Amino acid sequence: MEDFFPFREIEPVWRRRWKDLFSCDTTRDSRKYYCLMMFPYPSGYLHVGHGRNYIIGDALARYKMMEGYNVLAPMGWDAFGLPAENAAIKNRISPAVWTGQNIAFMKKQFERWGVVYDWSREVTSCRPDYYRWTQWLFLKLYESGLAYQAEASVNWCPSCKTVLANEQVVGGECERCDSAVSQRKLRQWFFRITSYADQLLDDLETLANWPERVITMQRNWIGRSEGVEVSFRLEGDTEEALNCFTTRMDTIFGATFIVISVDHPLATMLLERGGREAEGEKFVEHVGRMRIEERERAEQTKEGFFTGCYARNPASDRRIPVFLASYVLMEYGTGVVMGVPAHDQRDFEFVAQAGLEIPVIPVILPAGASEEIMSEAWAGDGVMVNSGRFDGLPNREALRLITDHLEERGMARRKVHYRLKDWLISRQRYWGAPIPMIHCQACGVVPVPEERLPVVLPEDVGFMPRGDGKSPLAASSAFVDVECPACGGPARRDTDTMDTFVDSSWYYLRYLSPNEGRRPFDKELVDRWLPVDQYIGGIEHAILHLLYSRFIVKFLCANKLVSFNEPFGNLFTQGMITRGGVKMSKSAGNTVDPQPLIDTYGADTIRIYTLFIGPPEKDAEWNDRAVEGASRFINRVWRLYSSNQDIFTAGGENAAPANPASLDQNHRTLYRKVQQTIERVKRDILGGAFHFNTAISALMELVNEMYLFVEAAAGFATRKSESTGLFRYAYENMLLLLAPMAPHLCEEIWSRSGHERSIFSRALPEPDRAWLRDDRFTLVVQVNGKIRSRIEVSTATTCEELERIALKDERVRSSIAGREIRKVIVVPGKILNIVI
Ligand code: ANZ
Ligand code: ZN
Repeated sequence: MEDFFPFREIEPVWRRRWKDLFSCDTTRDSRKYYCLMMFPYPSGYLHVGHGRNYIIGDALARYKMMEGYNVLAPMGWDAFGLPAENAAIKNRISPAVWTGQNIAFMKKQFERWGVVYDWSREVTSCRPDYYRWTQWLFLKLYESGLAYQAEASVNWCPSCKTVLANEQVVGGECERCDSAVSQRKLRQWFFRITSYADQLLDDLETLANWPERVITMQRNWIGRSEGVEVSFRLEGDTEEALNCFTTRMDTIFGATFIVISVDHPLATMLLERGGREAEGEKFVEHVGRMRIEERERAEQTKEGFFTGCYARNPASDRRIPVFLASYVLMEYGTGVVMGVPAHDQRDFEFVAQAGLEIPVIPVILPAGASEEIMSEAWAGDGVMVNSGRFDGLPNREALRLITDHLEERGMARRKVHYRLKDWLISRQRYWGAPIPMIHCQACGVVPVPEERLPVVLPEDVGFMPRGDGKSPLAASSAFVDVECPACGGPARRDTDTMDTFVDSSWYYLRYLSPNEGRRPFDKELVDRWLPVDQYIGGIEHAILHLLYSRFIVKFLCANKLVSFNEPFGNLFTQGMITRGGVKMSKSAGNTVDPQPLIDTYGADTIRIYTLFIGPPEKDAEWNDRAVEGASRFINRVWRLYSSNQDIFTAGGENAAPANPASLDQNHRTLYRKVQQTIERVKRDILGGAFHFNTAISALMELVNEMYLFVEAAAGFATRKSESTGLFRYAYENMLLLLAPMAPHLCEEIWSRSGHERSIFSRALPEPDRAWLRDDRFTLVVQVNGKIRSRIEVSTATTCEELERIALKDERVRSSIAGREIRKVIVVPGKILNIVI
């Protein structure tokens, strides 16, 4: 008899044998289940926090297999991106080599966790056989008018002379040299995701099985806003007007100034005309140095600068000053805002901070209020005042009428704006998919013909920043200088590469036919297998990755390249693993390496601990020492088998007792516990919530019950076949339920007890429904409506018996204290109330 599960010998054996466990025949005509884990960036090493995601996914795939589904569980690598390039600069190793080494190492890590995938479908986004089709996608978008070039700002480090990604800007400074980062304009490629804004928003309604908070984040990101563009004529001999976007036309009589963005095309002209260009330019520069996020943040001081110009409020006809301000963004609305200090808190603070002589005119009074000095803006509803003939109306009605009124005069126009911007996909970086476009003097921009893809990344370039803001690709003349595909004349390749979010926007389609050489994916297969049945990943991808993937699928669908309209049917976002209360990450320096733990306790223990750590959608704190609890459970399961081995080797299948009702109390209790555990484990995990933690608790209870059973049967001393039969039945059902979570242990015991085929080829058990209800319940005993006692009783107890039991109870007797009982009321299965 072995006391401890000999995982060191056993786990590697199963890992080898499971190589083909998830090999999926996608053409097989059976119930499909596409179980997709977000593919990782091959940074080189996975810590136990990453493990949570993959262990959840692996366990789920195994359960689904045992439910009889044809499971597709592929894995790949989001392999382009900045870290490989930084490593290249630092260690003088090619990004391709570095990435390849990391992939090899991480694959081993998956294996050591007992996490199995269908590796025959491995997809690696940095390989030409994959990015060829990323480039194809670019061309399709271009053909449809959805890829275009425009000027846009990038972060620029003046001392490194290079473009910086957002994550390389820390507190407004270059991560590498701490110089202040500024903004610079470059001509860049965009995808017109905004033309799908309404669809992306409306179809959120169809995603019933997505977490509510992800839906909300997407909705806010798209930020559909119905309002009005209203024009304020500029004063002086000019026809020009400032066009404001507002959602609050009801407040227009209170608009006492205008603020425009420093990036607005009219900003310079206004400063000139106001005679304030010298000082104004300094202000514009100052705001240019602030990062966009900084400017958006509400608590930031609202800095402004008077242009010297005035405009006219079209409703009140008041003459109002025009300012430049940091808080108005060119990227939203029209980049011009009418300032209503009485009703917009930002405007209120702007006026207060600048100490400006700008009147604060309330135009909406909350019900019952009288006009008085305001200490803050009133953003709520009320009755109109100071608004000419609209006075006295409810503000919402006034909003409509004022809009109609100004619209008729051609000074306003109803308009929908979105917070969502087009997707900037150009990167001035080496390690990405080259943009398949050519610039010709004569023909302009010419796409690379589809049959000449892939445009392969050149290898004869350095990775150091070039100092001119161009991508390192510009250094390779063999790459850059080409013939124009249209006229044959000399031309130059585009040297930018694509945002890695383009790579990850379609990888889940490639898994269906990863080796396809002539097309990006097999339409028939993706139509059969998509939408993904379960997508699992981190909340950090709640917005961009999911939105971009949805956009690409909608685009493919609109062009009849696929027949489904959303990529992911169900989404599960697991909580983070923290240590010291901080998200586990390399940069926080609080990672835990799974390997020493696996060496000490075995992979099953680490899996059980990870799944038991808490509700999987919530963050959870890692605790190395608590891993021992999981280890004890694994060994308890093992000992229950190893000390009763002969029961399992006696031959014969685990059969359910023919007539459980005829068994004695002890046997009935165990039989019932088995049914309840089957029901609980399946509901907790497969009911949609993935509550592995409570399922494990249920299995722990069942194991405890089985120890009690063995004890009561005196270690099966008499070897009554009734007891040994029921024990084996209970144990093997427990094993089936536990197997996806602790696969090595369960597969080993399963095989040792005479089963030839893998435990994962077996169906999960079904509960005997008649036995799900507890045969005991807690009777609450009240005296005159006050709870006096709680008593455990059998469900079979009659009302008269219940009364007798209750009246014998010490606490009940003392609270009756000999007084006369007038009535006893019984609510069956719940309460007994004694009226005295
Ligand atoms: C006047 C007003 C009065 C406004 C009031 C609000 C409250 P949502 O709902 O998010 O679309 N705004 C418009 N463009 C802006 C820009 N580029 N930068 C900063 N703020 C901008 O917000 C629309 C409101 O945000 C608009 O309505 C405008 O201020 C401001 F009591 O106009 B409002
Ligand atoms: Zn040409």
